[in-house]
Amino acid sequence: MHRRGKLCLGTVAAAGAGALVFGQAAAAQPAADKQVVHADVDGDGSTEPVTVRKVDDATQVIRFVLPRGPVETTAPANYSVLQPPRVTDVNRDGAAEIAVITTAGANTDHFQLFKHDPAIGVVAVQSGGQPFTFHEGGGATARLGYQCEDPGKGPMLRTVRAQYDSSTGKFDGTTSWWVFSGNSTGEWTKAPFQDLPGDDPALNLDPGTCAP
Ligand SMILES: [Ca+2]
Ligand SMILES: [Ca+2]
Repeated sequence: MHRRGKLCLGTVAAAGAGALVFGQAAAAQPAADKQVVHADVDGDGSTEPVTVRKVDDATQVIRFVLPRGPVETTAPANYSVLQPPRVTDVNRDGAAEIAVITTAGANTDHFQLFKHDPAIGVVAVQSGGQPFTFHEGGGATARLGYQCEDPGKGPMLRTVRAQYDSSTGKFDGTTSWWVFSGNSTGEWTKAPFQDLPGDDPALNLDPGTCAP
């Protein structure tokens, strides 16, 4: 689990709402910074090295070292400390998707998913023509998270985003289920909720469920 303990009360209204506090030390960090994991990105039964390397203050390179040679793509890198990418298989097809942090706020990490496409190389999973982005964290005033599950309609990624309501002491928000097809994903359905206590399982999703 990667979760920051710093609280930023009152500033994180919602992920992506402009309340992010970017790593202020980014400019002073060495440009070269790399993480390596092993994942079966092509689904052939054996793992390949997967590297994520921060190449400048705002850019990272995601590289899959396949037997026929490396393939790579670039992605935003709005963080000060490069975290290991997470190996997932969100659609349970045996080929791994790699969840990479693209932005680390004070309380919330933003992830994108990268997968192997034989005709292209490394692609960011898309949603509505944009890289699909999901979140984890939230601090004291919000909850954001994800897990993988099959609600009887095939494998899906479930996401949650909720806000703390200080008048009730509970959380209000929405859970969405995402279905993957090819290089894209779409929202299969979503369900609003209200007045959930902070320890409700629906607010505390388990990202470990997405492991291959
Ligand atoms: Ca492989
Ligand atoms: Ca997969």
